[in-house]
Amino acid sequence: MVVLSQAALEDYTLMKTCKPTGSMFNGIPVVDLSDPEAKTLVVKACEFGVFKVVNHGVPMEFITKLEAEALRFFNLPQCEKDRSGPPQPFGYGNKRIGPNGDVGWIEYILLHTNNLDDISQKSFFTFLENPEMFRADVDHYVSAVKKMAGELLELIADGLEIEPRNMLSRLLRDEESDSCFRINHYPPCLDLQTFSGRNLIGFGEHTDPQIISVLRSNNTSGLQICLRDGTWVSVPPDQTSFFINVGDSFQVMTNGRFKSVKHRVLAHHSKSRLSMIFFGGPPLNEKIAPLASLMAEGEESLYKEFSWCEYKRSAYKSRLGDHRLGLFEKS
Ligand code: GA4
Repeated sequence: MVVLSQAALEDYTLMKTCKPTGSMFNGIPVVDLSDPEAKTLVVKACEFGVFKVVNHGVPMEFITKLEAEALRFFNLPQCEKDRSGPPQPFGYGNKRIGPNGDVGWIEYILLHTNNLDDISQKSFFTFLENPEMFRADVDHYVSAVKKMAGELLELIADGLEIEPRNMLSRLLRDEESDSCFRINHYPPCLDLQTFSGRNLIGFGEHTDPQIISVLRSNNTSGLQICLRDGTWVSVPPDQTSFFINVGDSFQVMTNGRFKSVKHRVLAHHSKSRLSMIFFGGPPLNEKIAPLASLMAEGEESLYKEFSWCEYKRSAYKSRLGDHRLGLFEKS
């Protein structure tokens, strides 16, 4: 029997659980970036909403280096890490996700990628023993992943016959792009008995608000996606590949053709999970609306007009599991 400290018990009582659902799903589309057919495959994959990218060209050394740095930080005593938070919204966070009461069995580092000097992440960087090294490792990793995301968006533009082909990628490459980066650490949940056979939620169900999210995790399972019929299935981990999520903004830009799929992460009973996610967002003033060239004759937008800034503001007023696009759907 595992005896829990009072503190751990108190932590657990805040947490959400779910029914042990989620058989391993083998239907995640795979896009091989070296495949001559990639532009067609990637469009089909975006219609599904979640897919895996192989032959991505991101150097493994950037991944392992940053992962090791992050683990070194997460392995510090809790009281020390607490001194580097709380996130506002950037910086180090523990169990609390966002500003509106969501919690999960998780600790994380959330950073703005185009503004590493952002005041809200300052206390995190000043806390680090070697902030320059951490910054450099984040920078190498994020630059490589952003490059890959840009290539992916150009392939998508080719597949959709959007011109010029940098119409989408420029949104991420823009100096003002409002992208962020998150390193999530899900400690193992040693005491499954506490939950009467239910699973402990690491990161509750949600869709990503941005255009595209690029996730890499270690070899621990936990990520689940919600299929169209409402069933939750587990995504087999693959530490050598990247998983892509279409974000709400991309769903709108394609007038619902691409799908922003609900996903969540469950805690593992014995292994810790570490994931690193780049959320590619447009500049704040960018209008988010269906691309004219994708609209059939007479087709109307399913959404009211809004800017990324408006969508983001509304997202930060919502709870994690809310259907955020609902407010912007035309009735
Ligand atoms: C979900 C996707 C990204 O992790 C994130 C999250 C953000 C946060 O953790 O600060 C949000 C969440 C996410 C959507 C609704 C709001 C904002 C927490 C929350 C309750 C960084 C993002 O961009 O949106």
